[in-house]
Amino acid sequence: MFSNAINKSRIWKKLESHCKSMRRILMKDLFAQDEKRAEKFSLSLGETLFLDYSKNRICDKTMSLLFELARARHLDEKINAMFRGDKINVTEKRSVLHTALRNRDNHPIIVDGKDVMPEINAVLKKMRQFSEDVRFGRFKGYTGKKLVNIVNIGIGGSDLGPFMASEALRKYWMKGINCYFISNIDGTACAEVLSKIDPETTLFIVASKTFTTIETLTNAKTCRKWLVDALGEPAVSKHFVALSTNTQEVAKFGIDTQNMFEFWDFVGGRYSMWSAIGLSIAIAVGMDNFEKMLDGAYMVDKHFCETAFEHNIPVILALIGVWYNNFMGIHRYGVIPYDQYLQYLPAYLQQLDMESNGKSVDLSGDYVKYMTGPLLFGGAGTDVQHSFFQLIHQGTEVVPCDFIIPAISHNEMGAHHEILLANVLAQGEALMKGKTIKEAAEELKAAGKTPEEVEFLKKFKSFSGNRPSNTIILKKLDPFTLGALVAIYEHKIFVQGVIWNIDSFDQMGVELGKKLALGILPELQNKSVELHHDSSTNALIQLVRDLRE
Ligand code: G6Q
Repeated sequence: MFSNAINKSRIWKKLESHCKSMRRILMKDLFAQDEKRAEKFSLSLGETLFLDYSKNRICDKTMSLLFELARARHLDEKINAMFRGDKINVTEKRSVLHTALRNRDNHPIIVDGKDVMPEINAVLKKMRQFSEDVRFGRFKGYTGKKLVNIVNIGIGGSDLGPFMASEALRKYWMKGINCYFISNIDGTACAEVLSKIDPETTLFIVASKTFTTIETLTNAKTCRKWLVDALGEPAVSKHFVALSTNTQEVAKFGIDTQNMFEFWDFVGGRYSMWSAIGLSIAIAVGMDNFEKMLDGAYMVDKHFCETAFEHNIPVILALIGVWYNNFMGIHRYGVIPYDQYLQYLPAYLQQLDMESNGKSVDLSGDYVKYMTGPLLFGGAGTDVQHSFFQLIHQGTEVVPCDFIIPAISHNEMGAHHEILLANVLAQGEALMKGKTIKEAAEELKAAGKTPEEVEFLKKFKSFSGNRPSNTIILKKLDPFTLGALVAIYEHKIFVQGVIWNIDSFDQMGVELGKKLALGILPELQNKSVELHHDSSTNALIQLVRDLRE
């Protein structure tokens, strides 16, 4: 098969040899040679979003070879297969249809002989009805009070999406409504939220695709007991709803299935914020805004499907990532939103990217012989400029960064926003240009340093430059733009999965640790159980047993 021949293919070899020549080239020289570089290497999605990818270690030839690679990997066919509902998640034999959740023109999408759209539309309708009933006080708590504390209990894909999106859209929250998220099994997460809320005015949303996840079920049980202790068993139906694919387990847990919002196996956990899993977002910002988020994602879906690779934002971002990861030997990247509301985007994207593409077996079941998913980290600017940016500017690691910023401020503090904008633009420029030792020495001299000091300090004060970044400017951070931004990253990750010939939609790597934890649990609970682990794990279990005596 094609699979492990990827890195033996002609186009791969061409890229390897092209990379040898590109390694010596400085971006600042490329800018000097071509005054149209920025124009050439930038794209926009109407007024919603603008991408400048000119500060990358690429030239025309790099891009044309990368597009050739995408064609050689039959990317267009793979895109069609995903949108059509083919079972591209081969290890789990599932379709991958988060795009159906935002199929705003409602064309039929057939899975196993059945159009999935009527059920999707029915759940959207149910979400609208329920979210509005909660927001406007028509669905009340057991004692007749308005539900104003919305607590999402979920983890991983059933937490990170709604958490990130509702935080990003905080400005759109209905006055008086507060959202909380309980994910970690650490009892602190639960205790902290419960200490802030009143059972009479709280709605718990138990979000779990499988409804078997130990963290979520344990947290949900604790919250259920807390509610029943305060208001009695009959209150549960007025304070608990479930978001799940598993009706049986929802009923078993003691939530009326009338209060269940369904989604389906073709929606992966980390791709599920567009589904019923987004109920907390819909309650906080309103269903109209939730649907605007779907509209934004749909616009990107159309762009992704209908635009030539040469102008296709997710394709270009993906290929540049492949260029660094597989040819330049740079296996990491940073996502730096310059917007406090987007502070949780890096954590969300960490799951999206690293759980999707952190794989070492290809679609034919063979170990890959090339790098796959990179390491992703990030945080909100300008904060991170005062923390890990030292390494980004002067460290021995090169970390390509995606800088994301809205052009328009969220509030009246325009002066703050100008400083923010100036900073993000300065970072991209500084990383690209750097500062030579000669320039550093001249600056030191001009600052009145002695010749010895200049000699000693000049290297410390120099910057190698040639460090890549993408700049993504959003006109404004609103539900539509957020939907568009997230969909761009989803498709970027998909494209990379296609290039690497891996299944981006399973997550078997998270299973082993979970299983071992189930074995260790009784060993902690009962200290007479004999231990048969490695000597380190045995000693650690024994230490914890002793410390808790
Ligand atoms: C995401 C993963 C994973 C999942 C959680 C929660 O793609 O599958 O993060 O979302 O393990 O699972 P449940 O929703 O089934 O509780």
